[in-house]
Amino acid sequence: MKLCRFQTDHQLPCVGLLANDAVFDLSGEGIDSLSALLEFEGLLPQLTTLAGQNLPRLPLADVRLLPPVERQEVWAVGVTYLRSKTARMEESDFSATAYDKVYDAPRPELFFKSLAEKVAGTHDTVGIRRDAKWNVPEPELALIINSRGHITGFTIGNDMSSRDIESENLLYLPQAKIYERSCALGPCIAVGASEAEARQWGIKIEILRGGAAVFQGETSVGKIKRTFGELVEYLFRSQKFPHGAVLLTGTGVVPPDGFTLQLGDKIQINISGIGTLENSVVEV
Ligand code: DO4
Ligand code: MG
Repeated sequence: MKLCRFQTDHQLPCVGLLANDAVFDLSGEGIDSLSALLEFEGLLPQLTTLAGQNLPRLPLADVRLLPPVERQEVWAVGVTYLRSKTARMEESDFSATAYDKVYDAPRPELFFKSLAEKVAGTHDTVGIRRDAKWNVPEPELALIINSRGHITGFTIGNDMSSRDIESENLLYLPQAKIYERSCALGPCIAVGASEAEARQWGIKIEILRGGAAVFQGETSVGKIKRTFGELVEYLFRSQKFPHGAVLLTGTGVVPPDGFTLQLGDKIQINISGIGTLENSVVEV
């Protein structure tokens, strides 16, 4: 079952069920808040019942999909894949020990990524910093977590990063990670998969320039070193999220060192159990 936020011309954001080429509007069922819906115990049976109603059907082509977040803080975890650890150790002598240590340490690297209102949705633009020379997308599975710390679904995240700023000095990490349009989420929230099922999913990324592929990569969610429960437990330690939270789980795909994103590039990230998140690149 896939949940989405969407908008039609001149309308307020709505919540819907996404199925192939259509969105089924849940507004008539009194559902106008995604985060309120995600607080339900037994969300999947609730959605299954709703899907059995005669919901208004809108062709996907007639709606704009919005990022599937409302007021949740968006956080990210880093260096959860061996590929991310080795790439980062190579990019910086200065920080190599830190990356090496955090990969094996009990405490994961957690960092704040975005306010919900700053998140880009599918078909929106994502940004590369004008003061950075080496910019990459990071295709990541994102956990949708309610206020009680329960994982209620999964979406696709792009943790856009400026690797030259990050590699210059680890203390510059917030500037490499948090800037205008640096976080994309979407196109929907997949509800109902267990962690074991999600670990079977593949993550693929393709970057197109002038219509031609300039980078392709793939990995598997199963290569994430830590359990989802462990990541959520650390995020919720000594901290409350009254509106819930989104947690990007780290990247396992790193383009070669000579590669940087350019203005106009198209980024497509596919996760097999969810769908495809598509964004084009602008300078910010
Ligand atoms: O410390 C660097 C960030 C790592 C990261 O974002 C990732 O591994 O995905
Ligand atoms: Mg990342």
